[in-house]
Amino acid sequence: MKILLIFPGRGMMKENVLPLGIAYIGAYLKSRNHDVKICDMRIINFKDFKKILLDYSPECVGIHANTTNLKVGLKTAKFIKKKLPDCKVVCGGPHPTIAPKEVLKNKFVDVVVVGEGELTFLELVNKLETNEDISEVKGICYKKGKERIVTEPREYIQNLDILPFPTSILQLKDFLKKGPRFPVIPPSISMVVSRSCMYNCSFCQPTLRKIFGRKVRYRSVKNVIKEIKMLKRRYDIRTVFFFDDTLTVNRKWITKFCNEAIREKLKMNFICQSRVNTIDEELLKRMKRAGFYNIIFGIESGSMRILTRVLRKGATPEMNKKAMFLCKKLGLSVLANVMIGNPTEDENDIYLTYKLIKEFNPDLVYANITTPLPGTDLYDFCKKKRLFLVKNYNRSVYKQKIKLKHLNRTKLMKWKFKMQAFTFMPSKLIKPRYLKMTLKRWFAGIETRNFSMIVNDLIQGFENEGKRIIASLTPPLTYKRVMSTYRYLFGKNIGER
Ligand code: B12
Ligand code: SF4
Repeated sequence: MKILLIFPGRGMMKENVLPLGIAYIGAYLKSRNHDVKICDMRIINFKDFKKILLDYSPECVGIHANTTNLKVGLKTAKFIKKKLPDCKVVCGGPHPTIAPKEVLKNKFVDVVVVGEGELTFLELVNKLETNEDISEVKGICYKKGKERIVTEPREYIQNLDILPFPTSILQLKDFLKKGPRFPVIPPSISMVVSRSCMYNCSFCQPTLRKIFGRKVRYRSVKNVIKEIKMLKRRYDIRTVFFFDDTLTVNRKWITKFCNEAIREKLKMNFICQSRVNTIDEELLKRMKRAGFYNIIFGIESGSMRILTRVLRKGATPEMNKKAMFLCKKLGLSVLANVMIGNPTEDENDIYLTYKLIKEFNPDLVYANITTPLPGTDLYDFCKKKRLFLVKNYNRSVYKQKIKLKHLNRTKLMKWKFKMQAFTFMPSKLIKPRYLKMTLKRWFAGIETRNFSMIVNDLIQGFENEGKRIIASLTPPLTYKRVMSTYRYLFGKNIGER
């Protein structure tokens, strides 16, 4: 069958993050003799998309959707049905998984795939190809008259090594042209080699469990190293950015991976997302030897109350501090993700987060305004308490989404700029490790003729510097006063146990 897999967007993506969900599915379907094309609308314009669609004329289209790009995905579905009325439109991904019936309400969508897509989509297209009844296919939601029926759940793939490499189906050159975000050293590639997460953060779960189940599954180390070697050979890839939720959660796997990378002399740069409670000095040393140079932690908040009771992070501010200092000691760069504007949060809570960040001064901080997403426990909490300000999630995810007694958008933005350095900040170049990392990136940029990446770094860097200076001109004197009075009266900070 002729299948077109689409990642919806508006051709505006500046960085090279691969559409791995549809790539895994596409590579699997191709290996089962289907004719597959991938179209990432984040990197092409609509005119080119129209041409691909009409020239290829697929019999089935698969559209990826998360909550924020669902609207543009459905618009794409409408366009496809207008041009190719007989083409079957299937939707899958995080949002269709948490709200299959809602997505299927759209008259331009024929079927929704719930959860992990490879096995389900293969069975579905096989049936669609021969016009067979699809009601027996596990893991879908389909229309029967006016009814929408969800079939029984699909079992998860136990051995992920059966899947072909997702990068084998993508036109990687189109992605490599894009400059990766700071501090990635180009050419770089994004990978996701595990599925699911065993933690229970309120702003994330149960979405992930609904997509990939409870048990965390990994591709084998051998299989991952083989793909990396292929990418290095064919595209001279220098950085692998692991977007796995917590690459370090399985200590046995990550230790084996590092040992193999060292033994094979891969000489690759690695970046990964981690959790503060899954690392220690021994592991970090091994990771550094293997090539890891930047670790991303979800620090989220410096307030014990917000971190444990509201966000259910399963870590404490003390653990955050310890992990960041350990990285600093070992010469590893840290990117700290921080959430502000959480339900029930006040300025004292944010001040604690700011204090934590200021004390450690990580190389990079992304401060995001909390956006409770449908399908998460935090969303249900906000809905129950009637805290929502907006209904529309297609608007910027950076704006305030929930009502807060003591905080408004201006205050949140001020704290955001105070805490964050999106990319490169010129004033940080006085730190030797930061300077080394930046120069390594820029030299690689010059070598690969990626000059626009360097120019972008500079423009954004000065812009961020400006925002930071403006925010710092209005110091949080009031909060400081409140904090010190509280500390004087109770002998501890507000929010601390
Ligand atoms: C890497 C990543 C990013 C990257 C790149 C995203 C990308 N896909 O290109 C970046 C950093 C850019 C990013 C941004 C955002 N992300 Co993100 N991201 C991830 C992460 C960590 C991995 C994604 C991935 O590649 N997974 C591996 C593949 C194999 O999984 P998958 O994409 O889900 O695909 C499988 C199934 O969903 C299904 N499937 C997927 N598509 C399709 C299509 C069809 C037709 C079918 C049949 C099946 C199907 O089958 C696939 C294979 O089994 C996930 C968490 C996670 N572990 O998945 C969050 C996640 C997808 N992101 C999320 C969010 C919220 C965002 C942002 C909105 C964050 C923000 N505040 O800005 C933005 C949205 C940007 C956008 N317009 O898409 C949420 C989505 C939740 C939701 N309700 O939609 C997730 C699930 C994290 C979470 N736990 O909350 N993200
Ligand atoms: S550790 Fe990360 S991926 Fe896991 S539940 Fe928490 S936020 Fe989600």
